[in-house]
Amino acid sequence: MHTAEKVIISTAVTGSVNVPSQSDYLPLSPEEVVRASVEAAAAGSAIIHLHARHPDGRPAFEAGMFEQIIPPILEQVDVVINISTGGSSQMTMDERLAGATRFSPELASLNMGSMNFVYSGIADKVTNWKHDWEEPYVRGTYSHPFINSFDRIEYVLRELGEKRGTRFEFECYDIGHLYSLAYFVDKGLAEPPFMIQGVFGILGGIGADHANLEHMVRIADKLFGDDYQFSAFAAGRDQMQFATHSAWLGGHVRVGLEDSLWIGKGRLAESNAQQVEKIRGVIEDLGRPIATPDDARRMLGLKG
Ligand code: KMH
Ligand code: ZN
Repeated sequence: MHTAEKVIISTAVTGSVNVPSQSDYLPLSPEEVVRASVEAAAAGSAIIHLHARHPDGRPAFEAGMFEQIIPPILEQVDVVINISTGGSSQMTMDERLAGATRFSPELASLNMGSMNFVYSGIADKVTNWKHDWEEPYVRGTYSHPFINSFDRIEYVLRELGEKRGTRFEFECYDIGHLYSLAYFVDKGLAEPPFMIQGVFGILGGIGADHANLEHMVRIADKLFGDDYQFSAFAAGRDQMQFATHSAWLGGHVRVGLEDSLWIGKGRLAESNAQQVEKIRGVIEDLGRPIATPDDARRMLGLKG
């Protein structure tokens, strides 16, 4: 991996895995997601990774929900919109693609393998659920594997990449996912510069051990040489350490309440922007400049 000239901060503002009972600060309604995104961008995040939720927090897939989110963000700030195609493990593929096919964003997530997908310990730790849907939903993640078969990956590459010019945040939850990406590169369906997002600490994927991050970079170097941009995050308490490790190695970072609800030990983050400000300070202390949205577009070959 060559050291990126500037560090791209991505912010995953809400996701679909954390639930309202865990934190009052998790953005839920479209208005809250818009506010969180605008604040994160103003704090220095070049990319906003988006999921939608209904106002009570249930994961939403309807394109109409994204219509309440994306235009209001772009009216207020210049930022790269990255729409999730992971959605939630309990959505169909058509549901997972509804927002991205409607908006043809500059960037979309693409999950590079099928797996069990659990944020460890959530169901055991929360005892007073705010909404009836939450506990069965969280339990459901134990019994719904997150299916990203090769035909699904290829479908997303063709529907969004070939037809719409969207490029991808390739989410790699294990070393094997790098080899799956290499397969699609060989097929001519993915072109450099790739944004590889190393994901650590999901129960079902590779653990949040720093040796795993180093190994992922080593294998990505072998497979892709200088053709990729590396970013990483860890779920939960290891979020800031892994972002720091990635930036220190020359890569990019992802933060946000989708990945961790915390700002420090025992302290809930009060906003996404708070996490952006924290990692921004670390990156600047490492002596590395922060990428603007246009820097990110150039480094990742986005359509703009
Ligand atoms: N929640 C993250 C661990 C997606 O949206 O495509 C994974 C994610 C998946 O961001
Ligand atoms: Zn996501």
